[in-house]
Amino acid sequence: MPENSIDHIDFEDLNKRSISPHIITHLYTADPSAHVFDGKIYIYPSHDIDAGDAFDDLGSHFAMEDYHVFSMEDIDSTVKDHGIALHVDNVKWAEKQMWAPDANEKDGKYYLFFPAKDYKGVFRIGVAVGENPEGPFTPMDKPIEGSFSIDPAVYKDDNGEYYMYFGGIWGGQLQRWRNGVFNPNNSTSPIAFLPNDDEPALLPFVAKMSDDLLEFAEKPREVQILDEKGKLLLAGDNERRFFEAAWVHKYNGKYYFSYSTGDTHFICYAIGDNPYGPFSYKGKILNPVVGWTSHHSICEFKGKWYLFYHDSSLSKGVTHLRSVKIAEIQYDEDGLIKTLEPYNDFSIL
Ligand code: FUB
Repeated sequence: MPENSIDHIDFEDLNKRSISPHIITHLYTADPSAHVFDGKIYIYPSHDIDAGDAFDDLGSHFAMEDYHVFSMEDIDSTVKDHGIALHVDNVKWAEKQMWAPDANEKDGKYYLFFPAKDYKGVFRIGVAVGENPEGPFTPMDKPIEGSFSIDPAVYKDDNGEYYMYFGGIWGGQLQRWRNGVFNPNNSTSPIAFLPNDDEPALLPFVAKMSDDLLEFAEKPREVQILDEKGKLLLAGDNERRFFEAAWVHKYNGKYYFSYSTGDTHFICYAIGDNPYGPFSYKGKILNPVVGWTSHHSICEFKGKWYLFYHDSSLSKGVTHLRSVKIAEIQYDEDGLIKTLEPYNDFSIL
């Protein structure tokens, strides 16, 4: 996971060119999952810290320990920090690395979904329950049965069914589950166990949630992402294939599956007709930001659509110290999303 070259960047100038300001500056925050609850925007991000762990290709430097929840009365109002909503010390099964979370509401209760490494070093996905959108959340004693990898995103469909999308390659360990069981080989290469470039890329997973949102209601299935010929994207198609950061939203009756391409730093999307897919690749939503990771959510508020994302410009390019931003997205008459360039007159490509 080489860091993007940042030596040439004048960060004061870059921040002036950014299409959106940092909305949270007293903490480092990343991977923002945004939802509207009770007419307010709630943001569930990762809380980035510098725990001193060395940078490596498996993301050991992303050593987050807790989650804060943030809310906004309006899209341009100040952001309220509601404080610690869940800490790893209170999660019996989790040892470390509280990575990108999501949340959702059902019947007046709020559910925080989060990945973390268990005491065997395996990423699992847990659930914590609260009475309010801002938490605090009480975690279940065990992770979701049959869960693995990272970056849960829980989408509520119009018929009241909830689906969890998840998965991430490299540090997210998806490639270690190719046979349905965890491959404990101690290789530290991020590309060990991945398909060859001319083979189909690894796919994210989706599972319908149980009525109480605490378990999967079915065995997770792969989410197919197809090219213009209806073929699965290939592992060597690094600018389009899935890496991590799954998100689903619905626009004009179609399901939009968006995700990060990781090592090529794009946020891309594909469109399908039902929550399970298949999804046909359509294009890029966000070009690369400063920092290695790119991770987002998409949320409608007062009739406009917004991309919640992050970059590392507040920390002057430190990969694991990121900050959340918001930008409006636009659809054309065919429902295609216009690609956002994160900085005016400046590209890190
Ligand atoms: O924040 C830690 C990890 O970095 C997330 O889980 C990934 O999506 C990437 O943003």
